[in-house]
Amino acid sequence: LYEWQAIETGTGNTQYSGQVTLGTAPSYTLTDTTRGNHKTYNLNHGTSGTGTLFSGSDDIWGNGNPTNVETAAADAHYGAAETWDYYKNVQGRTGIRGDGVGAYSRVHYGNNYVNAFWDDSCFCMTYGDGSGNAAPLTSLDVAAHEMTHGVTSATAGLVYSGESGGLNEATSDIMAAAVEFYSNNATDVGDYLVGEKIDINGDGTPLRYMDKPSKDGASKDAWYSGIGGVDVHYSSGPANHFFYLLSEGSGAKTINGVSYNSPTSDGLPVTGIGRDKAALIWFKALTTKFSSTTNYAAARTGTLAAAGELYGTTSAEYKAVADAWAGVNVGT
Ligand code: ASN
Ligand code: ZN
Repeated sequence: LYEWQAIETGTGNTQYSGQVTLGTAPSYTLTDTTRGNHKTYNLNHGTSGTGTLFSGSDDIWGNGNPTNVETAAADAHYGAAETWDYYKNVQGRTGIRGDGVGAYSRVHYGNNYVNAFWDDSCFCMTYGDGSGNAAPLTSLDVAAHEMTHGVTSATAGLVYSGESGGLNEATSDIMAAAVEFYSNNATDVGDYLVGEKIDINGDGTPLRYMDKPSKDGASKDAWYSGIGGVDVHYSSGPANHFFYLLSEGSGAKTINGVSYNSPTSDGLPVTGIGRDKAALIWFKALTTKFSSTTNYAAARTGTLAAAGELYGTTSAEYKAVADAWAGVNVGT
């Protein structure tokens, strides 16, 4: 009639998020029975299949060090749980497809693999171990970024090239920031940086900056004709910047110890409405206004429509959406 599984909570000693509670199943496996049975598998440097489900005789996972094979698993399992909780509790969406079914995670993909990815065909996310197999790409924001690719695929279906591709990438960065703030983890605090924990550049700098995307040396701060021709991880810049401006406003600000300075392309100020409202607007636009071919102009109309439905077309929130898009050279 049904599959019965007792609920356990284990202890994860992660590399990036400190000591956390993990959803596990008895005797013991990384199976999160309260979150769609999301499971975490060990690829053990392989690149296909599922490898083996993490299991162990105690319910303690990892030791905080990447040389322990369970550590990356603890991070990935935690990231999946926080992302699940965010979508369920904040956005009212249970699971990536909204059907209550959990995806699964695979860690230790290949050797020295410096990336992570979502794959629709397996309904799973996969994490490499990073350079020297020492910096797995399993931080909370990376997990939320990859899982959000699944959400985008199941909703708007933004095509992964041109302007829609930039919006697809930005959606993953935006929701990753929202998840990171939501989870309120003392070790990996909320920020508008992407991948700040995984040290992908080897010098402590993050992969991307949302307040001023061009700080990474490649991302675009504002829309221009022809932006559809650049890599989607750089054409995401104007939408990431829009989200920062809408949330926090223009100018200088320090949040959780990180200093930001967000100029607008038109030189006009933007008054922020807070990240919670900004994320509700983006998610509503993603799931009810955007389509596979949405470009920047259509993202502006879609987020304005979402803000109008949530807060009214004469609201400060609606005006802030228009001002934030103007601040990244979309609309007037
Ligand atoms: N980590 C990359 C991303 O999620 C993988 C890719 O190129 N799609 O954007
Ligand atoms: Zn991505």
